[in-house]
Amino acid sequence: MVLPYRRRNSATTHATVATCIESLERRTFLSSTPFNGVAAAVPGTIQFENFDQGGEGVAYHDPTAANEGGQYRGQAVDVGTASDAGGGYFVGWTNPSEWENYTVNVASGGNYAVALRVANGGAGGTFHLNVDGVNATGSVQMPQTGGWQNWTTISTPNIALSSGNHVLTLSIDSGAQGMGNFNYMTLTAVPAGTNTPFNGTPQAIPGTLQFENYDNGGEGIAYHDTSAANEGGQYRAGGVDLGAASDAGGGFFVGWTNPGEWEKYTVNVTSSTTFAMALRVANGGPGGTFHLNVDGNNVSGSVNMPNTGGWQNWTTINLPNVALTTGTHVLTLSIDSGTQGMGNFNYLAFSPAQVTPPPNSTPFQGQAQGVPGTLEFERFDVGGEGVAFHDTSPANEGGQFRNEAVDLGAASDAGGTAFVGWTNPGEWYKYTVNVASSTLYSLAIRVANGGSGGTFHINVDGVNRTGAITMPFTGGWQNWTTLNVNNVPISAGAHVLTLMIDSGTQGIGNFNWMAINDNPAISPRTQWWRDAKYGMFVHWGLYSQLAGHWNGQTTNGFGEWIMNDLNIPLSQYSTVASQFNPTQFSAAGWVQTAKDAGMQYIVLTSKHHEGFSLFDTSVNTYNSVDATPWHQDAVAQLSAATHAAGLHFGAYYSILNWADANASAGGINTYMQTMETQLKELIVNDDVDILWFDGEWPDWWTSERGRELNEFVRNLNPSLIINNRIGKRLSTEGDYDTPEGVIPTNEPAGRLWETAMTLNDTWGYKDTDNDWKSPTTIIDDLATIVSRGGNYLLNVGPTGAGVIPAPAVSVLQQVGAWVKANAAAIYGTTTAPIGPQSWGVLTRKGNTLYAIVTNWPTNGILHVGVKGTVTGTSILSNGQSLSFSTNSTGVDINVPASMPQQPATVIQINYSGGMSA
Ligand code: FHN
Repeated sequence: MVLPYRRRNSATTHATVATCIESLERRTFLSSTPFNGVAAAVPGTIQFENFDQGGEGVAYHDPTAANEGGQYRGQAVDVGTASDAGGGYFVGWTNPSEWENYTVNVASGGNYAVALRVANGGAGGTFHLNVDGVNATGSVQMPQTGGWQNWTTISTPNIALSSGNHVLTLSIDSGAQGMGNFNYMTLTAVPAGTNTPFNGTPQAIPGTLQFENYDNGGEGIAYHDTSAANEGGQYRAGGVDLGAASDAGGGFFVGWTNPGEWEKYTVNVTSSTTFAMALRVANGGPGGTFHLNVDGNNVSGSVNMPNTGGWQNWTTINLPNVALTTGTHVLTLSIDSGTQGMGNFNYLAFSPAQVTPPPNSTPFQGQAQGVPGTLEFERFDVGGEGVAFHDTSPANEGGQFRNEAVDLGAASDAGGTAFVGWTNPGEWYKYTVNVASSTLYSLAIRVANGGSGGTFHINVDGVNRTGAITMPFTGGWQNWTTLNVNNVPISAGAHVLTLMIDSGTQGIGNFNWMAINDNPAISPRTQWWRDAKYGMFVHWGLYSQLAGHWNGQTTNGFGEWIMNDLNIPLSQYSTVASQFNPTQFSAAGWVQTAKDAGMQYIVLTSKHHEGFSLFDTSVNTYNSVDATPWHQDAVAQLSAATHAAGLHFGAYYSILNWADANASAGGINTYMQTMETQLKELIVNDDVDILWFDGEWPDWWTSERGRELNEFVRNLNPSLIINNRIGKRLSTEGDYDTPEGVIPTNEPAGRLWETAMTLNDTWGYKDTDNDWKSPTTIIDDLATIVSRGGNYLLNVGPTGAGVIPAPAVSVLQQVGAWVKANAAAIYGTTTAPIGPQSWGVLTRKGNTLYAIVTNWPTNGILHVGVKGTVTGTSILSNGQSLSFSTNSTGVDINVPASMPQQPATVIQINYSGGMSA
């Protein structure tokens, strides 16, 4: 190296002294030495003005002899005063071929991120850093910062440094005279295995990510390239093969791409949204496939590299939109398959997607599936490939049920219908559901699998709510079994459930249906019913007109069974309709009777076993609107009046039907249609809150039929409260059990139940039946039922004229008076810590206990065996406070000598801090 420098330095005195010392050193080592004799510490910050000692050609090269900035040092390197934060100096007036050495001492070996503080008011240029004379960064672009003192931080690719002393050299490669000012550089240890943004700044999104700007961090960290060298030799050191792109806008491309290679890009999303991704590629070979990950999640799926007719024949591929959230993410380009050099990647442009929000899928047949209820997998949403489903094969391989790409086969499972099959990883199917209430749901998924299976999961509104579920081998593609997943949180309202096939072989399994059930005992959906406790049952129909008599005969059975019990042919029985003209019927009057009785809901026989409907039905004319001189819809009127009074309304509906021949083993499929039509009329036209099924005992009626009917009605209104006679009266069917005429003592724990009782000995009106229960009996039964956690449905049988028999009204009014005076002990209560006592029963509401005393203590002391801190006792109906004393067995309450209120007096006992048996 010619040393023109020396001659240049002899000009200045100060400079002369320093130069002499330095030239002395150089002459000896011909290598530069640390400024101030101390190697700059790494990690740390190196001030560019602190270039090594040793002078021109040894410690630096600066073609201009003078220090054009005249600052700080007496060497030729041009040093100016920096007006950057922290002040200090900068190396400026930098020209191509200039360089400065910096001796550093590296504390520990590893990768170091390099951040440079630069300013540039001109056209800029390129530079690089050497480590011990070897280019460690590749060419780095000097940005235009808008001024010679407009400081910004840029970073170079990470450099690898071993511990000990090294010489870093800043080398100016190209650009105009004065391509930029250099203030300082900071070297920060990069924890092993961390990729950091090229140039120190994550790629902004929306924006265009240049593939050549892959992250710093090196092989295995920021990229994997099968060839160590940068085969294109462009732009950067490092192993990624970069070529110069002759595409519009020039720049560079990642090329020579081989399967298994990948590059990482740290990006910064300025605001969450969906982005369209336009990828710029060129390929002169057979291509291959690749995909993009964001934070490790595959966001593009497998993408084919098209043959564009040449390695610089650039084309744009539009990838699927991707939803990205605000903040920093790492995007990875991964080459999956193809020959050596499967294509060149120039850039990836992210722009807010003009998302015409993907046409949301819509419910099949316009009917969201009800939850709780049963979702049939073949009833996936409408909207087609990519919107309502994704199926890897364009045809419906099973050819059943629908003309969409989803593969549907005929299920030989109970209930038949179709199943989704031929299910492959990556496939998904959407189902719009209408959820009754926010609670935890249990999923019962009906599947069959004759192969090696796989895994799948269920999303709710795109969020995985089940985790991976393994498809078991069931022994055959039609060997159906049920998988259970519990405690899936779903909130009330409309949602989209998605069945996602995750892994496994081709055809991981078949999917028939999925029952989605809440726990009626705790679900918000049943809260009103559980609080109501006491309702009016109304048996009314043509039998009411007969009042128990037919052609001089009087039935001994229930009034409503007269057709059956007296073997009245339908042809004759149906003529009663022409006499049915309840001119004294008043819906509001009935409702008032119920309210006065303290009843909170009304259940009317919309159609009893006789098959005559008390509503305007389209399935036949054997109804109160078409077949009677009255021509009125009793269900509609009573439902409206009940709701108007703030009570809930239910429709009793008999499956048994003596007037329809299809209500039989032979006609069941037709009869199912008939029932579904009528139930839809009741749900849609009459806004029923409860469906009270009955007559489920014929053999031709099965639990499977009940499951289908449940699915049908819940799709219409998932909030319905349905009794267990929708199936075969099992404790696993419907929302609650229906003991009849008895008060059970052995209901399964956590199972809702309701006792239905006659007020006399018949459900339907019989003018001969005056065996009315007493108010005392009713109050006793009500207290007993509520104390055991049940509901009480007490029946009235109005006459053919539409009048509730006066004795019934009288009993109800007397009961109602008692209930009104003791309402707190009935509505909204739960069971108490102890069972029935010699003196009566108990109910509870939080920290309050209600002792419903029917057998008054003769010793003036009522002992209640519930322990806890009692804060007060009183007579509920009149508020009279009572003295008490507590002891280890409970509380002794001093009560008046005689029972204040007949037939039962409620003692309210207030506890604080809980109570126990
Ligand atoms: O047969 C019916 C009867 O007529 C009445 O309707 C009762 C009410 O629960 N249920 C059936 C008997 O279990």
